[in-house]
Amino acid sequence: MEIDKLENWRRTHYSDQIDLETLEGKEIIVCGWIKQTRDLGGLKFAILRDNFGEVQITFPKAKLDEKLFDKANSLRNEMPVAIKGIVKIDKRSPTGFELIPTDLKLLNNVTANLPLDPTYKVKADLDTRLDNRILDLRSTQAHATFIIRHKVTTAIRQFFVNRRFIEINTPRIIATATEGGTELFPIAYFEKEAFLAQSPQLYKEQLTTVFDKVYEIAPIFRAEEHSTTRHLNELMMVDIEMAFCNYNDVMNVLENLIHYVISDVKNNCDKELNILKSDLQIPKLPFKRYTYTETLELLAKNGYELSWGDDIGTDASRKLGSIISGPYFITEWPSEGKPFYIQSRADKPEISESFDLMYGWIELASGGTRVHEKEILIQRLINQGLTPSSFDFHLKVFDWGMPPHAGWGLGLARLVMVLTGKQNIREVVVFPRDRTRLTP
Ligand code: AMO
Repeated sequence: MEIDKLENWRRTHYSDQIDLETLEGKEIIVCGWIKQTRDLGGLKFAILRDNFGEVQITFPKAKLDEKLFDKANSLRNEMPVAIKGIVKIDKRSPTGFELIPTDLKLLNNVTANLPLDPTYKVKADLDTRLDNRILDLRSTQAHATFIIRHKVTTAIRQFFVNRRFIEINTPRIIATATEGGTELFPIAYFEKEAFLAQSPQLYKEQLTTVFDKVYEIAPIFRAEEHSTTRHLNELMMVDIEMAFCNYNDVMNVLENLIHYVISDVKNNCDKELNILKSDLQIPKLPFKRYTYTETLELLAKNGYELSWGDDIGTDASRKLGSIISGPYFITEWPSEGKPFYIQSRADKPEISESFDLMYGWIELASGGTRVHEKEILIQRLINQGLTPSSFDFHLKVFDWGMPPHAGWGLGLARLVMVLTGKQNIREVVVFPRDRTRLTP
């Protein structure tokens, strides 16, 4: 097959911009990939897919130039093409119209046997889909998932901009751990020891002293060995930090954000939610808040015993998810087990001013009030077996006007998981990185 040059051909319309009232009988150019073809002898059909939908292309032998009709024989699934044609209303077409070509450019070849069928008519397991991710992403279902993910990040940014937060970008190459030393990826950084960032924690706290309210949406890296349906080794984290407030204030921000994002997706992603057969419900505000102690009591009432101080592990979380649906907070976790930067309650030091946001059984976010007094922070570092001098660059800022502050981190992929109803986090990350997957 001869490959055509694009030359001066440019798309005039995306598939969802073809307004039949103004365009019927007019010539337009559409560009995209062939989703499928059908040959009825004297009549050939092709479905062209672009980012916003599909166009049916109809080739009637009787009405077309012979060369053009024959050229349609070379169309293959997933071939990139540009088609010039006349818009014709036709109720039999799934979109209510068809394009009768006047010219066609075949812009590249496609291998005869694709490793994956993006129409999912031939089913593939998740590993095969991820191995051939670019083809997989062209499926209606995966595509819809990532349009929702795009909407989620856009809505998150809008929410923060509306509330006068400042967007920050903190380093991805760091010198010290914040979330526990075992989860760090070491990297070669000239003659120094360095790691990939596991959280913007220290930097976002410092930046409250300048910008008051900050947020960041950025990748973080965690060298967690386990392989689960909700953990990855590289993930996008949404982080905030706010000056002059405590954990209750940032929980309010978080529940309002989740409400805003879900409403936005519900109101603007009808098509995608339908494709994913999601019956997403807008949650009621405020979200339920259970203290850690109340959560243990709730679990005990339902036959799941934990001792005070125990972590609420996967099994217990699943139990909780069977009792409580949608989003809710678990607050005031035991201080022990919380990172050094989390503040304890003044009246009950064994309890921390912290919270997790849950959605069913899945933890979406965690946060709390921070320690803002230097001496207490140094003591916390020592108690956790960390070396305060490694944190000098951070601790010195506490002498320069560190306000009381609080914040949280939200796993973006986990949020998208619950919004799209996907059961595996790999489904909602374009190129996931897990214990065994480093390509594509
Ligand atoms: P934490 O470590 O709890 O808190 O992380 C916050 C949220 O990030 C998500 N998350 C993950 N998602 C997928 N794979 C992983 N390996 C993974 N690890 C974490 C979860 C989790 O709730 N600095 C604090 C936040 C803060 O206090 O501001 C922190 O990183 O949804």
